[in-house]
Amino acid sequence: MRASALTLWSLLLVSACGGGEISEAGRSRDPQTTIVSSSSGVGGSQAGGAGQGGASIAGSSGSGGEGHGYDASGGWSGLDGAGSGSGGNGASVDTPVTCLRTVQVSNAADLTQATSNAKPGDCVVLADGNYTFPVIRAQGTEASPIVIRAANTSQATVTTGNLVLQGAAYVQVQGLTWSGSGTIHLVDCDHCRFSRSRVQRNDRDGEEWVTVEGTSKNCRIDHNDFGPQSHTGNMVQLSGTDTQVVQYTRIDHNFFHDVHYTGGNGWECIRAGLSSYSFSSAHSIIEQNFFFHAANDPEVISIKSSDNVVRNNTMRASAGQFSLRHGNRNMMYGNYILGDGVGNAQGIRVCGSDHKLFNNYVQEVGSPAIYLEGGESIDTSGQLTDHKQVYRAMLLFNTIVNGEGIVVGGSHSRQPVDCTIAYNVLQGSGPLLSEASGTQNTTYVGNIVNGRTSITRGTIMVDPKLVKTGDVFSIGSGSPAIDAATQPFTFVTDDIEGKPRVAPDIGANEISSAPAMFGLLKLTDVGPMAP
Ligand SMILES: [Ca+2]
Ligand SMILES: [Ca+2]
Repeated sequence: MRASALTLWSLLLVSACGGGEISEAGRSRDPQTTIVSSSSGVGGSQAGGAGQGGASIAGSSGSGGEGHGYDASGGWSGLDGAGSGSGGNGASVDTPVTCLRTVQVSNAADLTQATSNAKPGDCVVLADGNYTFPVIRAQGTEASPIVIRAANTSQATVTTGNLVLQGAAYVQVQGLTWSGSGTIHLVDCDHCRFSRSRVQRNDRDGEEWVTVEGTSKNCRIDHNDFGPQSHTGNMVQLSGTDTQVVQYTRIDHNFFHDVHYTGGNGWECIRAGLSSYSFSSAHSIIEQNFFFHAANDPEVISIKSSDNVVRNNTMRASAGQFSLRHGNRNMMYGNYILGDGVGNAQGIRVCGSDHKLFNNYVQEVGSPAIYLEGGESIDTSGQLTDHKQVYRAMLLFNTIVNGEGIVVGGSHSRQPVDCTIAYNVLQGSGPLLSEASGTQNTTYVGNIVNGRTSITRGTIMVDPKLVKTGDVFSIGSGSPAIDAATQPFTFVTDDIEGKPRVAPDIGANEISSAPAMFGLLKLTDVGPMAP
């Protein structure tokens, strides 16, 4: 088992160093058919699943060359695609873009001319080679976007200069390999997209790698490979203008990896906002991204705005956390966080009001799996950079194994108020449920606790009879969790795999014959070469 896993990983490393376009057996790689629109449908196909060999995904892994071969003895069946069996990746259904006109370019001068003359429906195709980009102000339409793409994914390279889309609309840039120290900016954009690129940025000068800024709306950052990182600078930063954060951004199917934290702040893989945008509604969706070896500061995802959704992401082997640092009314559901034996692996941290966290799976982290942090002030007092007091957080249907559980309060003096902690499965050395002195009116309902706890009200002290499939545990037949969640929470309509909740089971999984729409992400599910 150990030997075969190591062999697979070695294959990944060798292929990644090769770097070229990989032809996947049975799947067309005709460039024309890989142009996809920015439709944001969620759910849908059952792409992914078991069976693709490790070598077929080399294009999405940029981590090999710097020697991060992971000792696979920890059980990496979920990574290499060989058999976690946890279902599809819920890939969105992208409809092909029809090119009304195709313009072939092979150098920077041609590219400048093609983009300045671009009309809706133009596809500007970059021959293999090196490019510098002009500022792009092109205007496509919803029906006829403008696509600027590498003829062969990853074979159009950028070693100098920035990529700036300024006031552009319906413009897609895809398929680049970015190795220079320049940065990428979507400024005042409408429906712009940066996609299927390998961003192996020379980050010695710091700065954010990709920024969505100004009045941008409906932009998408997807199917990219970000990493490695060795200096400060957030990989994806959502900014804004005045007091309004950018809105309706979708960040999906990216592979963030190999963050080598050395100190200080500003190393986030995704920072969605700033403290000054705390109360600004972003309506961003961060979904189906895979974070791997992302040692961070400690936020791997840092939400600093309101009304966002963080769902169906996977983080593994990362000394970092998903953090609702600033803002209110954020939702975090269907995420997998596995420590994989890495020291300082962390879970989820929460500040602010009215967040809903459900159907998350946290395994083997060295800090609280979910931490409702004490606050320094409330929304109408103190500084925007404060930790805002937690009000009315709802932690529901999460499964937490092999570590600490849910911690309510601590670190600062204003403890959480009116929170609900219901129908979670918690198993491990614990403490599995604990609460700081001064916490007010926490409601505990139907939590299955198998281990040490300092809270006993609203708990069912039984063995949930978890079984391990691939790398994760879920309830097995005969579990007391089955059909045991009797109090309705109407916004929890499905489970971590997208299976419908029928007579809801306690914890992240519903036992069901329905097909899995989501699961623990694998390398094959993300990055430039993913479906
Ligand atoms: Ca940080
Ligand atoms: Ca049920």
